[in-house]
Amino acid sequence: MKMKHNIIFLLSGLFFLSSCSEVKQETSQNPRPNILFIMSDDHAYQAISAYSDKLLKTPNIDRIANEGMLFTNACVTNSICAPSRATILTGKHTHINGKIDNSMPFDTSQVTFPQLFQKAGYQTAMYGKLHFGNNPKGVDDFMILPGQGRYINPDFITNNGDTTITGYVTDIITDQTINWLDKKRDKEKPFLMMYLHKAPHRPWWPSPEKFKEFTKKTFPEPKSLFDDYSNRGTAAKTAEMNLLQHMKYGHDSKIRPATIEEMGGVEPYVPPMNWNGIDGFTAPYSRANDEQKALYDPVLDSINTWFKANWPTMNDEQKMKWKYQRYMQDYLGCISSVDDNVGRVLDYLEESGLAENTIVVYTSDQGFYLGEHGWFDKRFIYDESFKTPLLIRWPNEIKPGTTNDEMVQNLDFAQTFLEAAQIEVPSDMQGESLIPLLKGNTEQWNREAVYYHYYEYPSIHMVKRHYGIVTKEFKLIHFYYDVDEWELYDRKKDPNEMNNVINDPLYADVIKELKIKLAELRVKYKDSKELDQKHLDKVIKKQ
Ligand code: SGN
Ligand code: CA
Repeated sequence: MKMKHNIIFLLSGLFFLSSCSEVKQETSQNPRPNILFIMSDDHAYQAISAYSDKLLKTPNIDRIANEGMLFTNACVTNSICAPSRATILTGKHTHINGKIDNSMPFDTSQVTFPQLFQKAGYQTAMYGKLHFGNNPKGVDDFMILPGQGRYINPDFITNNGDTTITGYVTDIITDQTINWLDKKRDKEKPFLMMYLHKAPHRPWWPSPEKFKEFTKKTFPEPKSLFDDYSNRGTAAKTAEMNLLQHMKYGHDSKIRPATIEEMGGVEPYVPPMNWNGIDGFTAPYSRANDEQKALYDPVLDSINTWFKANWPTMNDEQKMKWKYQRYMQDYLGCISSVDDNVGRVLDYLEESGLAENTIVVYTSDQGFYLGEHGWFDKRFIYDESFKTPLLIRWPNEIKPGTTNDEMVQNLDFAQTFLEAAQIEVPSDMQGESLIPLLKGNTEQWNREAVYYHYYEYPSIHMVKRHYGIVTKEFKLIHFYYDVDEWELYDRKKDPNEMNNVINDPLYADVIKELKIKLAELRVKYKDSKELDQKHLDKVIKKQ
């Protein structure tokens, strides 16, 4: 009897071993997946119809979620451009990678994930907006916009020198990306392509066709457009990103300097904003050639004529509403081009047979306010700028049409891509791979809270320095430097974050517990009071 058992055991052991080696063999024969990382600049999730179709339809971006996974709680660690990019590339919080704000230099001796892909035999490329102050490392081919880049006839820095291309930036970045995929890459190798849009960054210049189309539309207003910031702290009250107060007539709403002059100036905001010696309207407009101007001009004429006739009798409420519509027309017009172009790339993947083994990611460097709290721009830990869109398609691995509500961060991207490509993850990266979530193994995911830290102050838009902890239920924030204020939001009861309950005795226990957890997160991610001070000292020295 004993003997029989042993034999059975031995046989099942052999079977187990052989099935293991089969799995191994299969894995090593599996071609490593390609990665197409698509990122836009300042694309609010509210402006993607897979999240909400109140504002516009984005059928092409939605395809990624329909055929893959939509993350409803994806967020950033520091809601601003270059810091977000540094976090994505290094897999580290900005207080560790040093790019705490847009102006701090990035230490290029750090390891970024494309370098690891390149070393592991991937073909790597980066096309579009990097906004880093230096050229990317670890990419075989690149074509990036200098700084913020331009919408019309943009200049590019490439590994073969500088160039200017006639046309609209979103179309051009896409043409070049498809050209690289089709003609330039080594087809024997898997690829990592970072396809990075400038749109819809301010100042919002849609293509002439979208400008014409979108200025005919009217958009629903958010409930908090006329927020008076009562029940909030000092930071919300002193931020300079209110549509009525801080959005510029020339630079943002496309009122020509000549119109403003004819009207003898307009308030709020006096005649044309000075921007590097050229007003904020003329700087982008003057890049257009005669043919392009002839397309923009009739639409600009009608905006300016209407403004001149109506503005003098408009009250503040009407001005706010008008500014909101002008903002949405241009911002969403820019996004509509992004969506069309994402469609072109997805079609190319299908037609070329690449779709099956390519992970497609769509995200933004952070979220954005579309009039919520009366604001534009980002920076705050409040939801519209803290959250970011995240849609991932990976055929055969992700079940189509799935939604995930875990708190994932841009901090997690590098580790996710490395694991997908079977490349070893450096031990000092601070995120977590999203692969278990993508494969539906949610029990392997146990993150309950995320850490956030914003630094760029004093600076444009004047959003105070703050850090905080966010769970699915609560958000605890500490604003510091020239204030020392805490805020607490009950995310379930008050999803629009209109009511700071930090002084409500009912939340005393929650606050106590969250403060402990926040301190633990600061230790976990190696942030500290000393580091806060060190970063502050650098700014004070610069001033
Ligand atoms: C520019 C914009 C700001 C924006 C910053 C940072 N002004 O200065 O509104 O907050 O960039 O944006 S504009 O003159 O370009 O209109 S970021 O995305 O690069 O962080
Ligand atoms: Ca941005």
